[in-house]
Amino acid sequence: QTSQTNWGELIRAAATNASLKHPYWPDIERVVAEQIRSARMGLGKGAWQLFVEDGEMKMYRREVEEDGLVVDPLKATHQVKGITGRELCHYFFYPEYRYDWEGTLETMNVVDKIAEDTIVFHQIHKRIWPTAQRDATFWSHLTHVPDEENKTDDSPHIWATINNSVDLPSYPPNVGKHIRIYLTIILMGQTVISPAAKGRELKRDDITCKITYCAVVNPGGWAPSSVLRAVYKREYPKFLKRFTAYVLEKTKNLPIKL
Ligand code: 6CM
Repeated sequence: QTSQTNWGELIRAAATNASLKHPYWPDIERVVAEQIRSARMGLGKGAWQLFVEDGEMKMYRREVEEDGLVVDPLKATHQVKGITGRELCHYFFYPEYRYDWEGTLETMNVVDKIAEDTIVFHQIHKRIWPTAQRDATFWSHLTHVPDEENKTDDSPHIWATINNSVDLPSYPPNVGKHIRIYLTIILMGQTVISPAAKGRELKRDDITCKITYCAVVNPGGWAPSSVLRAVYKREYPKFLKRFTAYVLEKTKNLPIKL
C-alpha cells in the first residue's frame, strides 16, 4: 500500500451506519487514517531509541517535551503466535474485558455506546506518586482494512483499535482532584498465515499476529519527567505482555476468528 491509499474510504467501508452518522465521525475518520498510516510506516525516519527488547517485543520512544511536560511518543512492535489481529483488537476494544488486563486502571465508565464499533469512555487511572491522579475521556473505534501486502481475495484484514481524547461537557477537565491526560493510541494487528496451512483446516499454530502499538500521552499537568519516564518504561512492556498473554488464554479453545 502506498501513500496513495485512500484510508478514509477503507475506514468508511468498515464502519457501522451509526458511527458514520455521528457528529464525531469526521474526527474519527481523520485520526484513524493518520494512525493507521503512521503505524504501517514502521520506524520510518524519526529518531527512535530502542528502550525495551524482550523476545519478539521491541519498544521505541522519542524523547519529546512540550511546555516542560514529557510527551514521549512510543512505538512498539511484537509478534504473537496463535492469535489473529481481529481477536487482539476485540479484547482491547470491548469494555467488558478491560479490568481483566488494564493494570493502570482505577475505574472505567462507558459514557456513550455510539455503535458496535465506537464507544466513548471516561477512565480514572492509578495515581503515580508524587503526582495528582489522572483521568481521561476518549472515543475508541474498532476498524479493519484490507492488507495489501498479502494480496489474495481471502487474506485477512488488518484490524485496529484507535483511542483518542475528546472533550465531554459531562466530564469537564481538572475540576476535581484529577488532572486530565490527553492520549492518542493505536493497537494494530496483522494476521500472517503459514503457507504450510494451505489446503487444510487452519490451526492456531499456523497463525501469527504482527502487532504495532503506538501511544502519545500528554500528562496534562505537572509530573516530574524522570518519574514519568520510569513509569512508562515499566508499564508499557508490562501492558503489552500481559494483554497479549490474556488474548492467548481467552482464545486458545475458541474457533479462529480471522
Ligand atoms: O492503551 C492502553 N490502555 C487503553 C485502555 O485503558 C487506553 C489507555 C490509555 C491510558 C494511558 C495512560 C496511562 C498513564 C497514566 C497512568 C499510569 C499509572 C501507572 C500505574 C502505577 C501503578 O488507551 C494501555 C496503556 C498502558 C499504559 C502504560
